Amino acid sequence: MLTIYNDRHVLHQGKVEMFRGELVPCFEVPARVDHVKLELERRKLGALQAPDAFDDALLARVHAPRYLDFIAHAWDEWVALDPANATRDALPSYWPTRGMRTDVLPKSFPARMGLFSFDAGTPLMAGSWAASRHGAACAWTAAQRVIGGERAAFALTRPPGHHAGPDFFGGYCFLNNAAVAAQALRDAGIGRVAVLDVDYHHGNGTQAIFYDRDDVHFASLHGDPLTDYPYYLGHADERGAGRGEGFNHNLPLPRGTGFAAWRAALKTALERIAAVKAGALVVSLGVDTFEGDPISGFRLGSDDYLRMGEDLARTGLPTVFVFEGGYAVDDVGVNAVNVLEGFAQA
Ligand code: 6XA
Ligand code: ZN
Repeated sequence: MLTIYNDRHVLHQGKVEMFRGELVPCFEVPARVDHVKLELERRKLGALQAPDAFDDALLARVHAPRYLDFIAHAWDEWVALDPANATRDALPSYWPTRGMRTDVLPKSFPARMGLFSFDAGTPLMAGSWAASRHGAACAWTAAQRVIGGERAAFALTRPPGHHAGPDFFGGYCFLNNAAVAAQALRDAGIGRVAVLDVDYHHGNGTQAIFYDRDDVHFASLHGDPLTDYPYYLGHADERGAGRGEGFNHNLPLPRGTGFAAWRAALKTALERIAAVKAGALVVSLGVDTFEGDPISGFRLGSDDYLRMGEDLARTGLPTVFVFEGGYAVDDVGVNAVNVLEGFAQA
């Protein structure tokens, strides 16, 4: 499968994240993408390409200007606070809660860090912006290839994107790559685009970006937010708002879910995608549904990802795959590439 590869992903390399009350080494490591790349090369599954020239104005199609302005310069501000910060990742530690103001932009950098985020698990460092921006360019380019007639293309990038909302980062994500791809497909004239999120975690950022729109249908299979991150979004009764009513489809599943039940939920999601007459598909491809994933709770086996790819191919839709989560580093290459191979062979 044609793969648009972010060779700048290594510029984003977090040291620590807040996890269960401790600063622990990051789960979201460069080796994840390296393993996927090696597996694609080992199976000779298509050429790797660099992204096309990318205009940052395209980011403002899905993100708020004041957020983009903040995130593009956040590292410089962090170091300006204290030159010793140059050796430390930036993490937020204050957030506005209910009843507090988010319309006034604080001068304080730590205060803005909290205003534009929702967790302390997403370290920002010198290369985070460059890596994220190049990743968004990969997703956009993958969409351009599909617009140009490819049946499918894969954006191989990190940091991931599906937790990044219109004006917030979190869940290891800064820019919403899947949303950039979906918007690009819309901008090319496809009447309605479906985003299907198969990552273990609910794609709260993607949902937030498209919640009141009927031209992008969002569907997500994920660990139930009653027990799983991102906790505060992803319930089945979130169906969209205004014109978007009926174009948001959440399928939360209990911890311990295996492939048979997962696949039944996929069938339900795909039937709805067919019913809304989507003309193209963007798949947020996280493989943290794997039984060996260290931070997730489903029980998919490696072969199940081949079946997943076959099921996705049967939609018949032009498809952009965007890499998201998956932290069983030694297995992430086989699992992700199994989806692509299952798709390509179906
Ligand atoms: C909390 C867990 C973040 C999950 C990130 C992820 N630190 N999202 O894999 O898909
Ligand atoms: Zn995930």
